[in-house]
Amino acid sequence: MANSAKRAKRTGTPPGGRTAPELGETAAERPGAPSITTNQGVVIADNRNSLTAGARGPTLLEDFILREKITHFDHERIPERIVHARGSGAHGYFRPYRSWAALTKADFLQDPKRKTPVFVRFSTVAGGAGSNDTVRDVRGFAVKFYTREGNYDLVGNNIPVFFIQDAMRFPDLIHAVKPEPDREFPQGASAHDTFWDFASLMPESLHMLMWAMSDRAIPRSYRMMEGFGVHTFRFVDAAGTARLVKFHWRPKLGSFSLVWDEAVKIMGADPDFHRRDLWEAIDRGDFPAWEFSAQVFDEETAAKFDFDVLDATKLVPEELVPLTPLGELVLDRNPDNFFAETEQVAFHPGHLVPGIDLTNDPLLQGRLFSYLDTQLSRLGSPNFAQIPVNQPKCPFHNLQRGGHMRMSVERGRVAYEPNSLDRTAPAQDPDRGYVHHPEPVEGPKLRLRPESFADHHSQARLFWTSQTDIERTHIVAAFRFELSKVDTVAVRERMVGHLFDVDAELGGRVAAALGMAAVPGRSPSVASPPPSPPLSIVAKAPETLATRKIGCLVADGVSGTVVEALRRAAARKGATIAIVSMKRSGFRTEEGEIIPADFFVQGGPSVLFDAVALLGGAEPPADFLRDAAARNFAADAFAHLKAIAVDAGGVALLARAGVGEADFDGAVVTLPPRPTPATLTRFLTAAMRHRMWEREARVNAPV
Ligand code: HDE
Repeated sequence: MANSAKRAKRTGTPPGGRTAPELGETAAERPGAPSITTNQGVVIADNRNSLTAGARGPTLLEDFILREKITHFDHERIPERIVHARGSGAHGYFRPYRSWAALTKADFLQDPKRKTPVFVRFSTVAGGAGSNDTVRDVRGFAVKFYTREGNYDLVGNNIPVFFIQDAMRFPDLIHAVKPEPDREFPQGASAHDTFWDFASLMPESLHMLMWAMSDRAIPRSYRMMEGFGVHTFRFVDAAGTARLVKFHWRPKLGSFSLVWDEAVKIMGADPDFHRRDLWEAIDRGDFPAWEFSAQVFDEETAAKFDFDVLDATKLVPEELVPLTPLGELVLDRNPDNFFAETEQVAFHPGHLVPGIDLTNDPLLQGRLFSYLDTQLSRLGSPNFAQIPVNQPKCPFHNLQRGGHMRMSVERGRVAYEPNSLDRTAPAQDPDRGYVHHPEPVEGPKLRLRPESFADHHSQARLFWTSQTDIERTHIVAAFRFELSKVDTVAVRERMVGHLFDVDAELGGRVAAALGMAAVPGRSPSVASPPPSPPLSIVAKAPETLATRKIGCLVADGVSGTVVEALRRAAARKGATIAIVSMKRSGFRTEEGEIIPADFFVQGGPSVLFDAVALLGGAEPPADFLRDAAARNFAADAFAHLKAIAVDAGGVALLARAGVGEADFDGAVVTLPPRPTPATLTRFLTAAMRHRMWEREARVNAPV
């Protein structure tokens, strides 16, 4: 048979038919692969051509295969989350360090030998599902524990406080930060008039704004950020004793952030930077881990604080209540399917298990309504709990029936309780069931903010005074950037006025940075609490290269031995190197070998790496020194305060990028043609510091 006739037979087109030669095999040619079928299980012979009357004729309505395929495609999308639309998830487990029976009866906190499966979703808040990962924003940190007593969701953020105190204000807050409704921009950005207009009219947001303008809002990686339950919850033990509790997640890798200019450039270089980072780390077996801790205290202790623990704009300083490390969370498996798992997972602060209870925090109380409600429009049915990622992994049965897309098939006549007809039907269980903490409640019905929620400045100031100079400068620079995007002068001024109320130095520096002629001369009347060092991430940053990436920009003619030595030395510190070359295929070593590249220079700018090596060889080729992408690679690495290893060609490239040898500091390490272990160690030790903060004052104008 001629080739075209063979193909025609395979695909169902007439010999000499209209299809171009097709690639791809049939099921018969792929042993073990299943035949493709319709949703009804009918095997499809031709998945490429619709059914037509004649080779060039109209498509037939009777083509049930085409119609099924296209109809399903037309309905592939579901509404994205109103907030936290962009996210990434992973599976893993939680294991307590020991039994915490003295604090809570929660089953998953009883036995250090037992792992509880979890699904975790990290997210940004403001942007749509297709927005950038490295925007300045709060990050969601939502954990679903599939415990033996039902699902427990801890739906937190990477910042321990929130913008508002009462759920009533949430729709306004979100409408203010989302793209402005007449123009639908900016996407995933708080730097615009409506957000700052709202914020400047809401002094209760000041504490959270301090965090949001800090480097916490531009994390280096989801794997390197803290998480918080935000609200005050309750632990209840088997005797019924309740204690107040604040939850914390601390990353085992330490907390690290990007620098702002880098975050901005990553948005172009790799909009999926955080998603890819999480996926790749889990894929290569670098399982991210966090320590789960709690601040546990009683009502009497809480009554002595000079803030209200029901106010979600306040944190409990660790100096008042230290952290008790409870156990560890490890993420060790990527989802099999993003939509089925990460998109369809439904978190809810009201998914509680015995031993964990709520408080009257008015923000939390509003959330208890919202999360169930939102799933009805997002997932389309009250049966969302039957989607595999949402299903408990313990037995569950009740008398709820029907609804769109019901998956379970309940048997029998009885779907009510009490009943006398079916002794096997589910029945209530006062011995094992969830019992709410019997908190006494009384009072008149009113819409009134408690007096104890009134101080909006002390903890904003606590955050400011607890930061290192480096972090304070970044906060000022962030306010400058954000407010510089606000066109309405009165909004800028109102906001800067509030910053004066937080701290005169902060207000003065932001006013000066914005070039405000008349600065509101207010001075803060708030007390100055003693600094709380754990609030700074620079102060507590560990020196490590674990799981980090070093980008090696390499020209043709560089010695392969040098690259290999660097690779081995980096691996000993737990880091990997990526080869960035002038050609995607790789570079030709001095020894004549081709070493494959991971990136073409334009696709692998230095913003994607934690440290870099610039290797041009003894006589760097002209295109290496001329290329704008190569020069930007070098200039950005220096400006973003990274450790840089250079050979002679690297020194020449830095010079072309405007960084002369006089600018070199301890973190620019010159490698001799045959680098000794000591020189490589010097470079890697500098890289372990994450950023060369001393360099910052030399590359950025003061703020
Ligand atoms: Fe949320 N929030 N939120 N939120 N939130 C949602 O629920 C809401 C708040 C948080 O990865 C929505 O399923 C209200 C605080 C995370 O799927 C929605 C209020 C904190 C996620 C909703 C808050 C959060 C959400 C959107 C004020 C930190 C993503 C889709 C009363 C403690 C979960 C959805 C995921 C998602 C409402 C405030 C964290 C609309 C009304 C405070 C991490 O129900």
